[in-house]
Amino acid sequence: MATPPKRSCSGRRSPPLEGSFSRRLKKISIEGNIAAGKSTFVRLLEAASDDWEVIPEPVGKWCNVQNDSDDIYQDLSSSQKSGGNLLQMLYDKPSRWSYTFQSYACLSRVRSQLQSPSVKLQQSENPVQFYERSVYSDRYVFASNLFESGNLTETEFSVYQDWHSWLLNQFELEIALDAIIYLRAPPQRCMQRLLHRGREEEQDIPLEYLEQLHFKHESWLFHRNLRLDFDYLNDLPVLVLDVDGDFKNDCIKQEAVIDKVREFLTTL
Ligand code: UDP
Ligand code: DCM
Ligand code: MG
Repeated sequence: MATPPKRSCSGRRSPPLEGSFSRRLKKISIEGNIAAGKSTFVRLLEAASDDWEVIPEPVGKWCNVQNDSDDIYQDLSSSQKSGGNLLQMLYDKPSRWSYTFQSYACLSRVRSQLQSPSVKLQQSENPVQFYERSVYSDRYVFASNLFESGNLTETEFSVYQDWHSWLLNQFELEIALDAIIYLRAPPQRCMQRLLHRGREEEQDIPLEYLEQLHFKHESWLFHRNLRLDFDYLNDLPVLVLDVDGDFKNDCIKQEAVIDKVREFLTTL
């Protein structure tokens, strides 16, 4: 895929964005291993500037899949309504649920990233949307790793890649990134934070899995030697932030890191 042109006033599926706004708007993905500190980090960003808005990862949806668009569904009791905890199913039986999980993770991410920016953001001088992860980590970190570990079959991964490429071509103007911020932490630190966070579904994740994901992130965003099918990604600016040390409870570190982000934004 060639470098996407700077977004114009396409407004194909969501209400059209005002032309000068879509040209001013920067979209930046925050990437990093499980429990590296992405959600903590984006909360800091959101509080740091009125010009900055966050689109969190829709992990709540993955833990409680619902079908609330179906008419027949209105008559079901609340226990019948629950489509299940896909994150739990993924970790309990990855060979059965990886394809379903990755399809839904990517679909729900695209849907949430396509929502119109708030009025406040639309009125701002230098608007920035920070995405918690992207459709690229879905594919090049998670799906790819599940394929390599035998949890996606060749057919499943081929089907996934086919619709993923098609979907991104359809929505390229709306969700293409301007830059990435990589929160870099050793797998052992992520494991410590994962256990501390205590998300029930993740408690049996072995360190080896975090090491595999770390390796993928490193190759993609640190060494930058991962083969990507979307050409523009190869030249995308990446800010690497070392988050091994605690930043959640350290105001000085938080200020330093926000300064780095501000400086990075001036280069885009
Ligand atoms: N955390 C921490 N210090 C930090 C960053 C994160 O103690 O500097 C904790 C955070 O409170 C949470 C866990 O680490 O309990 C995972 O963080 P988060 O949910 O932000 O990680 P994500 O999975 O979104 O990357
Ligand atoms: N996850 C996944 N595949 C993806 C995206 C996320 O398996 N494409 C999983 C990893 C975590 C959870 O979803 O268990 C949410 O990620 P985090 O805790 O890093 O926010
Ligand atoms: Mg998170």
